[in-house]
Amino acid sequence: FNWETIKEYTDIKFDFFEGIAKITINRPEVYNAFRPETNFEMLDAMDIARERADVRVVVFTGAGDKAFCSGGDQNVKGVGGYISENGVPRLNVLDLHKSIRSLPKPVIAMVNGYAIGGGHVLHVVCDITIASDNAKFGQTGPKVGSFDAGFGSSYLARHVGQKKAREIWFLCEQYTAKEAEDMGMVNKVVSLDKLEETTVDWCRTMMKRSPMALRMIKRGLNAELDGQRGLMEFAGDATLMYYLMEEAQEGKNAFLEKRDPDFDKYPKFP
Ligand code: 2NE
Repeated sequence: FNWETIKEYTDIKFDFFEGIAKITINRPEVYNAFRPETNFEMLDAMDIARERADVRVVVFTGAGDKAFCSGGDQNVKGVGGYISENGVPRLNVLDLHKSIRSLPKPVIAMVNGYAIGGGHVLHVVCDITIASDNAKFGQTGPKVGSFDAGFGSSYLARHVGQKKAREIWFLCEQYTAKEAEDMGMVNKVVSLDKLEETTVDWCRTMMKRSPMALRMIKRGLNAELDGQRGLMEFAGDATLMYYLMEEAQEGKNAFLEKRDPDFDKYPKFP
């Protein structure tokens, strides 16, 4: 595939091909563990993906054939969080999770190796996971002094059920791609050499579907778990659709023309 660079970064690669924006964590020497700067870069890329109308789907992956992402970089873990270059401790990967949930476009995890710790949470938060058969999945938090009781637990439980989610977190074992698929947290497993091709195929199929329909389905599925914030995003898109209707234009036009609005002329549906 002829990927073109969208923007140059230090810790990630950000490429575009036929409507697909691909974010690759590019720190293979630490199995694509993230530091605060990695998350700042991914957040910036997500903003670009949101704004660019020609981006229809976002794919996350890791550089090399060993790891998708091994979670927070233990070399920079300090007191209060992962220490950024200015000395401030952070857990800014949570901002990335929010941005993935919020993006009104499908987000695919293309898991090419270990998805461990915060790397496991990253695939959990994505809308779809396609994995290579060498991929390994698991949480390590309670082994290494961390946990994610947010999407990394609650959304995981929606995928695999409460008992399995507790097993994954309480035992910190690793699971094969096939086991992860059987549990319901992976959509498809393919050989590593077919991973990108399969992911692009899935993206192409999604890009043939109605973007607004996919957007509303994502909002609805999120809202079920995300409480008031999920409802707010669902409602925001309902407002967007209302603004596309003549009825909403009539309200604004009447105000600007200093007259009463005439809403009677619009259809009333049962
Ligand atoms: C991923 C795993 C299982 C791979 O094991 P193995 O034996 O195949 O490789 P190895 O030798 O452990 O790792 C290869 C190189 O990558 C570094 C290692 O230190 C090693 O470097 P060298 O010794 O060759 O120099 N590496 C791997 N993961 C790293 C990491 N996360 N930070 C820094 N360096 C890392 C095995 O490597 C593993 O278990 N890794 C640690 C996974 C982990 O515990 N991640 C953090 C969990 S907490 C978290 O991510 C988190 C959260 O729980 C909540 C919110 C936000 C984040």
